[in-house]
Amino acid sequence: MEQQIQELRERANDAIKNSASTLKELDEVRVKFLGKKGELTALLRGMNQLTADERPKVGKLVNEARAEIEQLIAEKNSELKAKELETKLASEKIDVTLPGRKVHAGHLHPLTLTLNRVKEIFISMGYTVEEGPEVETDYYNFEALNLPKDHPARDMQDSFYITEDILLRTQTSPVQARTMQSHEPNTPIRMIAPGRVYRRDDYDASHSPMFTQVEGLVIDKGISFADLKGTLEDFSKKIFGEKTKIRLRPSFFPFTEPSTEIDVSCVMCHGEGCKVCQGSGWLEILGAGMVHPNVLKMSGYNPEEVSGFAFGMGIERIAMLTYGLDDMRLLYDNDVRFLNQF
Ligand code: 2U9
Repeated sequence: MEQQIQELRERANDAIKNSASTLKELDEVRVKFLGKKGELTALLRGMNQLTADERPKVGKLVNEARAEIEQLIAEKNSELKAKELETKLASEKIDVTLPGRKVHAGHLHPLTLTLNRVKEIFISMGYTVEEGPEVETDYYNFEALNLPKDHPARDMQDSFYITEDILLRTQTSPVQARTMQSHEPNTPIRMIAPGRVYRRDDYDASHSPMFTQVEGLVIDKGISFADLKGTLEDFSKKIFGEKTKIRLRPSFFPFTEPSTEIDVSCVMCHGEGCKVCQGSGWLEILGAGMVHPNVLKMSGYNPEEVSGFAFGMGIERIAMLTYGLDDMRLLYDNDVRFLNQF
């Protein structure tokens, strides 16, 4: 028995020192020797075969062996724990000298930036911003705007029809007609209608089948052509710079009478004449006019009581002029090398 205990002590010693290289293995050693079904417990059980005077002696040896093995396991346990911590720390080491990861912040599209500037200018003058559907009825897109049935703008060649009566709007004017009809007749209106419009057109450097418009409408008692001119001169100076001059030329639109085209002094050469203005010193940017009496009547307003002016502009053209772009397609291609420049 004494020999057995001694042999067990040696084997336990060897297992702890040499074969347990992880905490898990060490625990397996503990179970093997000290566990309920372990070798030392088995020895204790065998003690009932000993004589009464042998028992205390052997009992003492077993207890010493247990104490020794427990002590060795505890020592090895802290040694392995320290080693594991070391490995963990080494594997989690971070290189604080590495450059940081760059956060790529997005930004608004140049067309949206331009549209926002136009909106801000009119909002600062007390205008409301109204929106409406891009899929419109023939009535709102043409009829309510004094475009008679045989008007060339209604041609299948010029518009995208969905049915005979429904089409993609060719201008944002239907929003004005809808706004007038939603108001008490003859109540004042001061609004802009920004949004996408669709026309059958070739896609080249200066044409697109879809583009962005801002149209405006002001109706009140006593609104005159002077109000139209003053407002659009003020707008032109705010968007292109205080030195900007405007020039009015007679024109024709079915929904306004009289009608005018408004040119601004060239944003590049300030009137000297250059490539952008093709030597003329002027750029055509706005169409406008006094709202046609038929258009007022059609949406419930009385041309004897109130008058108004309206205007329209293409936002792509304004974006191209403010950012010096020579090809409109740049605004639609979504090439990040281009977009990153804004
Ligand atoms: C109502 C009454 C009148 C809107 C107007 C223009 C003149 C105009 C063009 C500019 C360049 C369109 O983007 S463009 O191709 N627009 O010249 N638009 S007056 O007149 C209205 C609209 C609605 C009820």
